[in-house]
Amino acid sequence: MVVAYIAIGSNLGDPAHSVQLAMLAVGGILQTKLVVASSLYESSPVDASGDDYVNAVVKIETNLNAYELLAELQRLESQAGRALPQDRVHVRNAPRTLDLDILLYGDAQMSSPELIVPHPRMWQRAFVLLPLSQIAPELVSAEQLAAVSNQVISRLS
Ligand code: A4P
Ligand code: MG
Repeated sequence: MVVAYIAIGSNLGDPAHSVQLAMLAVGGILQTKLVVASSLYESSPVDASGDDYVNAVVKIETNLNAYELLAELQRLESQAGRALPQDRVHVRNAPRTLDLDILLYGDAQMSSPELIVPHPRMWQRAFVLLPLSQIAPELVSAEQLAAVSNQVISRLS
């Protein structure tokens, strides 16, 4: 079993509901178990436009390899009404009903066109670091939290 952390984000439709459904759905992925979920957090779009986002992070244990896990997450994104990556008209950071990113996969370091782990932008983003530090405080330092403390974000639940 590998411990992995998944970032969940939504800013279309009913984002809080989408994020809660996604938490359950991630726990339902084959050979995967939901260990703990963060609270929901709301923030303005960072480097993007549209409505406010709701974000959360979940810790999972999985027997899938990182690429199998990514494929399952993309299947859930498409079930939530998002086109599969190969069918998307690619607008970077476009509004989305559901975005599922692998933040960490064990202590793996990988970089291919399909998958970069750890997620390259995670350390710049309060909407990732706050929920991650809530469920895994040992993974986020005070300095890293301080570096994103100028980003406005509120905890919903
Ligand atoms: N990909 C590479 N590495 C990974 C990974 N670790 N996890 C590839 C998941 N996917 C990964 O993703 C494009 C491609 O990234 C996929 O095909 C996959 O093979 P995407 O979700 O279609 O595209 P994107 O939106 O351009 O990229 P990404 O990485 O999801 O965007 P970001 O950088 O995460 O930013 N503001 C707030 N407040 N809250 C948010 O959640 N999210 C974004 C998206 C911007 N601003 C936001 C939020
Ligand atoms: Mg994504």
